[in-house]
Amino acid sequence: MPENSISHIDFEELNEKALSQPLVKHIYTADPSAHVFEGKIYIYPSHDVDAGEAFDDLGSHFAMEDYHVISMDNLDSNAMDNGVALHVNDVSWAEKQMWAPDAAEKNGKYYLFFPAKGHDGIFRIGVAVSDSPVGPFSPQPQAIKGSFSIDPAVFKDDDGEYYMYFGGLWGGQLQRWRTGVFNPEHPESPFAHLPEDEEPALCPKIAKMTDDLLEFAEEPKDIVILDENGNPLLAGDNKRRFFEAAWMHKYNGTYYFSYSTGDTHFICYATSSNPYGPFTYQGRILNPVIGWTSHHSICEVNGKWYLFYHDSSLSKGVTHLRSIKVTEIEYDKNGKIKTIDPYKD
Ligand code: FUB
Repeated sequence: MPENSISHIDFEELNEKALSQPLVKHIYTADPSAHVFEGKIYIYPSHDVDAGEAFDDLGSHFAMEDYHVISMDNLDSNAMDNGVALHVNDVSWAEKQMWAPDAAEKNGKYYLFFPAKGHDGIFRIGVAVSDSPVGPFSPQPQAIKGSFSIDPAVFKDDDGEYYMYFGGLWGGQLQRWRTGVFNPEHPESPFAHLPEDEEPALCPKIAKMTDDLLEFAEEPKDIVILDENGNPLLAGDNKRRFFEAAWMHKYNGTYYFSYSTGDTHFICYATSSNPYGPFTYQGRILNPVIGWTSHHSICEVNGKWYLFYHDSSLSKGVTHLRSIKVTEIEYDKNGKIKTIDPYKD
């Protein structure tokens, strides 16, 4: 993940053109997973810090240590920081890099799902439980059995089943699990183990959760994204293929799987009539933001739909110091989402 900061941009001018402003400015926050629980908005972001790590394409400079939950009574009210909800020092299996989390509610309990790198250098996904949506959360002693890679997004379907979507390329290590086991070779290379350009792209994963939401109820399966001709997107199609930042929402009975294209910086989406897919690519939701990463969630609040996203405008382009934002999304009569430009012309 390349640049540290961007020197050629007038950030005052850019901030005037920005579609929306950071929801909080006293800390840096990213990867916002938004939910409405008991009528209130809760946002589960990464908590960005500058830990002094060198920049590399594995994302080592994203060296986050804890999570804070942000809450809002409604979208016009102030966003409140509820303090530390979970710290890496309290997670026995995790060493570092508390990346993009998500949360779910079931029977009055709240579950925080989070990726972190273990002491063996392998990313896995953990779960921590609380009686409150803002924590503090108590982590399980081990990561979820059979979990790997990053960016969990947990979706509750209308029938009460919960599914986790996850995965991320390069530093997120998805490519190192291609054979079903972790490939320890070339640990410093984000590109080793990737498919060739003309091969099918690597797929994000789905697993149904157990009733207690603490484990996978099944082996993770591929989420296949098809092009307009019914063929799987290819690895070389990097303006459309999945990279990281999985999210699922349901609109008018259709499943919308959205994600970041990573090195081309778009948030795109694909639709299906089944939570397992296959999904068909539909288009872009968000054009590139300031900063290398793009990561979002989509949430219905009082009958309107919103995109929660982040950019690095507050830090003047420092790619690992990001700020969460929100803007409304629009569907056309066919259910297509209108592409959003994060900065007005
Ligand atoms: O915040 C760390 C990583 O950057 C996330 O896990 C990715 O989705 C990207 O936003």
